[in-house]
Amino acid sequence: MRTRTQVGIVGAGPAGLLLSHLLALRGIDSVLVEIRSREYCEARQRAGVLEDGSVTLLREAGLAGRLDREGLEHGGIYLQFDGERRHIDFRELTGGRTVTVYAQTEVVKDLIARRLADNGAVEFGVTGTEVSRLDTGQPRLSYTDASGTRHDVDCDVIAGCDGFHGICRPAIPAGALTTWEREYPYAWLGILADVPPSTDELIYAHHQSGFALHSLRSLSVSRLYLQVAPDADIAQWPDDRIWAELSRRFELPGWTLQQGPVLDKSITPMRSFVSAPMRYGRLFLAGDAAHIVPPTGAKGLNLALADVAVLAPALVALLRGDDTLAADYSATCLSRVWRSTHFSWWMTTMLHRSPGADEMEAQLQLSQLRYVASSTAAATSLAENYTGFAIASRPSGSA
Ligand code: RFL
Ligand code: PHB
Repeated sequence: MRTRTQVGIVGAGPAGLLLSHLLALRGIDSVLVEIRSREYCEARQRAGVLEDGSVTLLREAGLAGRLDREGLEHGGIYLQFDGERRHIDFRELTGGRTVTVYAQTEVVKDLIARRLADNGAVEFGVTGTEVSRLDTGQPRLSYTDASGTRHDVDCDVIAGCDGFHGICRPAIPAGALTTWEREYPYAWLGILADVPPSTDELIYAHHQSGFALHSLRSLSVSRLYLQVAPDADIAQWPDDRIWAELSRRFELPGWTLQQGPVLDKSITPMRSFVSAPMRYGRLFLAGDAAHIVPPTGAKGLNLALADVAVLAPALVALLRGDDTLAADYSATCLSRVWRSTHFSWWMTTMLHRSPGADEMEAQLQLSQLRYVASSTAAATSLAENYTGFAIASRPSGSA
């Protein structure tokens, strides 16, 4: 079946869904296709922390009803090392900036509900997604819908919001992209547990056995992560072993980690990846399709939202015949992407134990942690990066 739309969007993650909504607010129609089911997208356990700017963006887009009711505002984090837990006070260090704990599952549920309520074209469970004719003025998005009908959609523009393993980035001729990549020699084992958090703020713990993170999803559900080997087998991590290891890494006199039923368990590899430019002809990449950060800085979801906040107005102008903002899109986003890539790498390497690392590395990490916890300048740098910078800053360089 041959149809047409203004913007074809691949992927119903936070980037694709928010882009289709922001375009709809500006009167631009889109067709969004997603390989997974709606239920799968809504249940996929991932990020939990929204920057100040992400909350403002969702609020301004009319999407923050539940976020404002249920999101948990946090004014800092704890860094645990040397047998102590030190508070980094974001509000004090940044003149009042905070982050909000609101799970990616909830952001995605809110976005899907809104797109469907607004009669947006969102197709779940598609197969055989292809993008073609990218360097013409009329790129094509092709897919087979859940009932088996093949569609060829002629578009003015295609947005590749299909994550790191999607098909859009590989559709760009290899010579047109430069990529940078770093794999880390460890992974995160994450659990969702039906137990109230044992802490009032997130705890990032440096431990000789490896990193651990105590986060949360609500006042009754906790989210915890443990550094494990990159090839760790989840079958080797029964719940009691996970709790014992978490308790050891967070151990502090007079404090107990509350345990409860494990609702979800998974292992995530850690990678930094950037590809540039984020545009090829009439194809624009956004979110994890163009860049990946290790989760230690809580940046991936925020970068995905920031990309499409820049992309939406650029596409509106492009569709009116003005390419100026679209020409700036990649450089504008990459300036933020590289800042977050550096911050995530810095947090990751400061807090994790590399296999085979010697005592020198541990001492260097501890020295850095002591500096961050005791110097206002160093703590301010962490706080302003963690809470995030204003969205859509002008590019400071070109990439
Ligand atoms: P997504 O969410 O991966 O969505 C891409 C969508 O594209 C679909 N897709 C296709 N659809 C059609 N045809 C095809 N051929 C397709 N191929 C793929 C996929 O099914 C999917 O639905 O990318 P997006 O929208 O760019 O969003 C990025 C974020 O999901 C990601 O950066 C964050 O989850 C990263 N992240 C975190 N980010 C934060 O900002 N704060 C955090 O606290 C945080 N914690 C995390 C994280 C990621 C984690 N994992 C599991 C990687 C914690 C973890 C453990
Ligand atoms: C989470 O709550 O899932 C989370 C929080 C902070 C991070 C990463 C993940 O740095």
